[in-house]
Amino acid sequence: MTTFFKDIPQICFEGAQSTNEFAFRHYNPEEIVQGKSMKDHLRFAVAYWHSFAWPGGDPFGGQTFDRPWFGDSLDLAKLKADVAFEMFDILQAPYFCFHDVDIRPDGNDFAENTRNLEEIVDYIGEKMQGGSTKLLWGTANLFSHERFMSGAATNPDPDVFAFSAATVKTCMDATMKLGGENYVLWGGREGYETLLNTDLTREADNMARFLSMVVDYKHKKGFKGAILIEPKPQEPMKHQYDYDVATVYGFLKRFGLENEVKVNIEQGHAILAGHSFEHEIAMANSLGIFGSIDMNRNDYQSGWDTDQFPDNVPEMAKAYYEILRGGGFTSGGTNFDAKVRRQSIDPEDLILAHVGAMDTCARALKSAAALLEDGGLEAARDTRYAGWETADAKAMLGSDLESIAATVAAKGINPKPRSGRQERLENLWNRFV
Ligand code: XLS
Ligand code: NI
Ligand code: NI
Repeated sequence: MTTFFKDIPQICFEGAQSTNEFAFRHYNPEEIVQGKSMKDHLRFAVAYWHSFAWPGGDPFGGQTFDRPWFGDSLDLAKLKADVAFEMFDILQAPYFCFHDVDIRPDGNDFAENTRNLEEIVDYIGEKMQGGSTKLLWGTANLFSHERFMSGAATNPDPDVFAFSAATVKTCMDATMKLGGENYVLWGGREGYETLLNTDLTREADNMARFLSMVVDYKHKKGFKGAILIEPKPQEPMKHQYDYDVATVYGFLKRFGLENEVKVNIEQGHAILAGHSFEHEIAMANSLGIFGSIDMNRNDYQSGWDTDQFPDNVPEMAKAYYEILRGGGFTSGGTNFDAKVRRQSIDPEDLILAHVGAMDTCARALKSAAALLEDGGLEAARDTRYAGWETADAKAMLGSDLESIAATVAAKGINPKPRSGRQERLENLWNRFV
């Protein structure tokens, strides 16, 4: 045991009336909601990078966190893992997620990176054996190091493509070794700063080849998890290729990968793309590529990816409503890709941030489930589209413009406007959140 979290007890469910800060009020892991435990519905994951690797800097100032594991050595990486797993235990976190660079010290070359990664993966593997926290997904950080400044798969330099492909192979190996349930690709530097130096066609082709190689390797190794792309419209690049769910789907379809790759949708990225979170989830469900979520919000005034813990139950409820409507998570889950603010320097802050986030999501899930059980919203939607269930309407879809024109003239079809009932539905929604 380290002393980092000192006397913080394991967080347990105490119910909504509890005044204990270190307790869940709404997240009751074993409580059954719509035939499944909350734990199995929500599948919470802690993001290793924000809680254990991020030093608390911003564009105007550096490190604010004083963590005993900061530094670049295998011993410190192991101490970091010790503390991380202590936090997972305190929170009873079902899952965690990591990038290679979060868990291993940086090496001087690919070989040293790989050795470091393998040693830490073995160390983490042992820790996982003794606990109940599993790996939701692993990923490669192909954006922080200067070698990736002009992209990874889309880099003009084939050597960077090679280094990136080799790194992804090692990260997929690490993910498989730790029993990961998904593998994520967020193309942090896959995009451009200026079109003046960018060959769009070549970059898309290379990005698709890279992704195909990832898919081939998955199959070769018999990995059963999902390959997920995480869309984001801008930041760090001025323009990111994986702009949003619909753009990613277009890309997958263009290169024949739409049945192989799904999406990991982040709340904050959805907002940056000018969408709502629930829109992105509904779109992914509609296209058959919904995979997982990163449940971290942005500040609505700042216009960048502030990665804050969720605090808005009505908003999250809309997201979980769409997730439940789509049948819930399969291999995916709710990853808190979120960091405490740089003034939140105490170990307690890390714990309480997650406790609040898990409670917020639990409330949102319960609201969404109650609304779905009520059925009012779905019934109203069915009624709105009921005309399309008639034989005439179905036949029309199989006909052509000339026949339709003849029918409209013969029957004197003259449609009358009908209310969309938005406010009634909003009132119904508000009874449940
Ligand atoms: C950055 C992304 C990143 C991915 C994993 O904005 O959200 O954290 O989730 O690389
Ligand atoms: Ni993000
Ligand atoms: Ni993310």
